[in-house]
Amino acid sequence: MNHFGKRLCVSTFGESHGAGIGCVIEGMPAGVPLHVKNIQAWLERRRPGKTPYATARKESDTVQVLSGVFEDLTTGTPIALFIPNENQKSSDYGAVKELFRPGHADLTYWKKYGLRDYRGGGRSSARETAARVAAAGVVEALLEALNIRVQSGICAIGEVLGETVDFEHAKASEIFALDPTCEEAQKATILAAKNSHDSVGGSALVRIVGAPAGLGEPLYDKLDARLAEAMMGINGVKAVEIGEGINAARLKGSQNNDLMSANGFLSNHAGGILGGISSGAPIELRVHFKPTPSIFHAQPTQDIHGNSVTCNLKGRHDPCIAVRGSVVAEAMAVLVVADMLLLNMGSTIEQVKKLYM
Ligand code: FMN
Repeated sequence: MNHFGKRLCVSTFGESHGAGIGCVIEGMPAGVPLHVKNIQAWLERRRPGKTPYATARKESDTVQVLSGVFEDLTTGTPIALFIPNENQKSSDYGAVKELFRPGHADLTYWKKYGLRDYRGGGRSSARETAARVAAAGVVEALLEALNIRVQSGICAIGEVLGETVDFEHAKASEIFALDPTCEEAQKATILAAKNSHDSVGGSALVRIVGAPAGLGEPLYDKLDARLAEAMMGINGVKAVEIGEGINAARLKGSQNNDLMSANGFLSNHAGGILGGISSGAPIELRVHFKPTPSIFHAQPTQDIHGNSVTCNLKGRHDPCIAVRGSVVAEAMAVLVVADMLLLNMGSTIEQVKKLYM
């Protein structure tokens, strides 16, 4: 479906080449500061057309706040945001009108709905992720009020794996690189793929600092499960790791357990989550993106009539979706944490009494 969240709910709408995209956010408490410039700053980080490392599609991504705000404060009513599409080149997609792009969602949308908006992938296009990012630009203020910070950056592009993590560096980097020492190699990897009309995969790191212990609703809304679901729901994400992640399966208990002292945890293999509940340690996840499916090689495929045909794409595409995808992953983390904060408010009688007595 097109909505997510239990207590803080976001619905998104719109297609790549329609009038625009947007979202409706429900459940934001009243009285939270809401400034268009903050939403715009989030959108600016995801915006295409700025660097050689992203698609050349030029969108100003100018957001309109349609409801839910009065004198720069949320009113507790639904907040609707709209971002008009400006730079659609639907003619680029004439060639794929009747064929299924390998690696994209064309075949499955066709099989499921019996028709599809082939222009830019329609609803399956990651243009929709701008709406999620805009939502995070609203919801972040709730986290800020509680001193919770969500950060992201790129930890790997193709085979070039970063080792150090510098979120301040990532902010200023054109590819949001977390490790300055391998940023140039990572950029070169993207350009090499692009120049050979190909694409490359990559991985993002998301860190949440300052989240209190107790977030997560066992058993079926565990924090790690909800984060993984949110990340897996991003276009092109193929794996998510929490804390030590896959490597935990290679370790012994004595290596993986986070020992504790009176001052707290001595390590963070758990990535800040135990039993589906935040422990108070930083929450860390790695989000792995596949290479962009739309590439400019002639590739064998099928058309809607069942014929074998060759796919020769035109158009503008991201050579590495992980780069802009890292901002989307950060946005989804903001939305999940906010939902969990609101859901956790009634977990003990003391909390309920604080509210009502
Ligand atoms: N896919 C493309 O073919 N071209 C693109 O330019 C493109 N840009 C993307 C940008 C972002 C920020 C993200 C998150 C994804 C992008 N994708 C792009 C990926 C597709 O949307 C995605 O692969 C497609 O919807 C199929 O879904 P799946 O890969 O999750 O199976």
